[in-house]
Amino acid sequence: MKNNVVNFNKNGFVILKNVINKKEVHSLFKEIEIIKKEALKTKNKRYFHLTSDHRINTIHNIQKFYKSKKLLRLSKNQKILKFLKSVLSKNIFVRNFEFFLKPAKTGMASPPHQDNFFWNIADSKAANVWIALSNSNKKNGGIYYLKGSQKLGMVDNKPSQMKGTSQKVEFKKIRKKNFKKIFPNLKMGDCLVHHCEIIHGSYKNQSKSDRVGIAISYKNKLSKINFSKKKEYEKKLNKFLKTI
Ligand SMILES: O=C(O)CCC(=O)C(=O)O
Repeated sequence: MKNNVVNFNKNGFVILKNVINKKEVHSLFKEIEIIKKEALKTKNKRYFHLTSDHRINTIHNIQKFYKSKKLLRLSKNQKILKFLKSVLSKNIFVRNFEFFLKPAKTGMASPPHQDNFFWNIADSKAANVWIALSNSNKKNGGIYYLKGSQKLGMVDNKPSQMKGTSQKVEFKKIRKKNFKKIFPNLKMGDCLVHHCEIIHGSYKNQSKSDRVGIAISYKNKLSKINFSKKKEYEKKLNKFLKTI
């Protein structure tokens, strides 16, 4: 635990092993099927994006259109909460649920980005937890991190024109800084916890199996939202959504 806290503060991310078991994974896959149908019913581009072969690539802001008891239970996982309390605050708030379903062969990439560009948490006391329901690694386009890049704070972001992650960081500007790119190797049931300002992304899933994860984002309950920045981002998002 102590090592994980040190590594999170230094590198911006950690892997927590075996946070859920096979039975829970199986039950969450069933929940995903229900939520996929609910997302499609909304017909709202804010909530889901499709691959070129019309499979669901990502689902966003799930709590806004479906109240899932299973996701709520997952967000209270003791191993995850204990860790978050040691790196964020004793007072933790669940802010969002998302699915990254990245289908075999056509799962889309997420360009390098900082989550806090979308979340706008004023004191940056927030983290994303990506729970693996399948293995996730370099071979199936798994998440990569620029190790330690959260220490830069927020950098310039620009429109990415990519579904699911509408903004990306200006890679040219940060390349000089020589951050090491790390591809964590996750087994089903493990999770990643990353700082809301670490630069990260993922590649296309060109493998034969789906790469599936549930992302739950948390913040310090007392942290304020920067509403003027949020408004700016919303404007950019709406402009992009009109083009797809
Ligand atoms: O799983 C992916 O492809 C990207 C996930 C991601 O960017 C995130 O959870 O913040």
